Amino acid sequence: MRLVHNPDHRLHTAQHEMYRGRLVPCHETPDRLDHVLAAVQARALGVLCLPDPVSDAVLAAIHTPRYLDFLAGAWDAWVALDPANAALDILPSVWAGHGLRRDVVPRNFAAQLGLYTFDAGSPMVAGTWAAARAGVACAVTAARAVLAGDRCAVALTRPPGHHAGPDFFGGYCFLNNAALAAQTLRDGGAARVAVLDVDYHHGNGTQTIFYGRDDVLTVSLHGDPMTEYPFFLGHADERGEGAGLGCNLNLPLPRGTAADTWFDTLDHAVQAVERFQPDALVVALGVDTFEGDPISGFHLRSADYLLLGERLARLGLPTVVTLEGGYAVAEVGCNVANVLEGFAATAR
Ligand code: OKP
Ligand code: ZN
Repeated sequence: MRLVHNPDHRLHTAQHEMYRGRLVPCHETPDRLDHVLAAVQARALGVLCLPDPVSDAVLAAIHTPRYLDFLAGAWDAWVALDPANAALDILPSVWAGHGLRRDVVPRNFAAQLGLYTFDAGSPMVAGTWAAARAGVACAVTAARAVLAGDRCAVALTRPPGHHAGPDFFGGYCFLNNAALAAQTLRDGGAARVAVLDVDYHHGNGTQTIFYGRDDVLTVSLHGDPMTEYPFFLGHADERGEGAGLGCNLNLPLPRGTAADTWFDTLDHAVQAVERFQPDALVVALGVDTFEGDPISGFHLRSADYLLLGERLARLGLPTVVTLEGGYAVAEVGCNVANVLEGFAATAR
């Protein structure tokens, strides 16, 4: 199993996210990935490798030009607002919601921030763009390995991606790694691709990207948006639109859901993937479904992740895995390694 890891992830190291009126320490930290890399190496789960370079044209298949320009220039524009900003994370304080215009891009950078994000919990720093781009390279490299015949390839990266949409960031995500892996599979000859998102939070970015398409099925199993982030998308009645009608499936579950119900629901998700008859699978793997996760509300235990890996492998599909959430830092490595170990044991 090829394990493509992001050599530049540490460039994205922020200080604070806004939460209920306060700046609190970031949950999405570099040590998360350090633990994952240590665990997969300790268990010899595969070949750790670096990503191949990818051109910016790859990004443009999923993200808009104006959004990519914004991300590329964000740090310089932030510091140009005030030289003292160099010591601060980039966070927004105004948003383009509620009937406000999104078609005109203001020249003011603080306004641009509010045009391109939906929360105040996703700080950017000087190295965010480089880290996120290197993460995309991991996802695309993994997808190319699968196109070349690998049964499974994994993008071990951060920041995560599944909340990032065509022209927005949020939920710690800037570029949608899973969507870019799916698009790479499509462009490389897979006629139909399924994206299965098992992170605790609804993958609103991925859903939005593919909502009108019938060549990519999006399925997400997540905390009910009535009470859980990202709140404003992820309900069961969102089925896709136009040509994509029927190609999006949301399976929201109440906060507090334990492993038995979660795995029953996973069976429904897996059956939907099978009905779609895809040529390849992308798994957006968050392990924030873990009972000890500090910001989530499901109760999976570490051993359950072995079963998850087995269940994913039994689909029998060429599979790309991208790393999404998981914030119980000390257990993230074990839980991710368990998924991959379960997969490898079943796929062989
Ligand atoms: C990203 B991914 C916690 C507030 C939660 C955002 C959660 C983003 C999760 N104080 N804010 O899906 O794991
Ligand atoms: Zn999550």
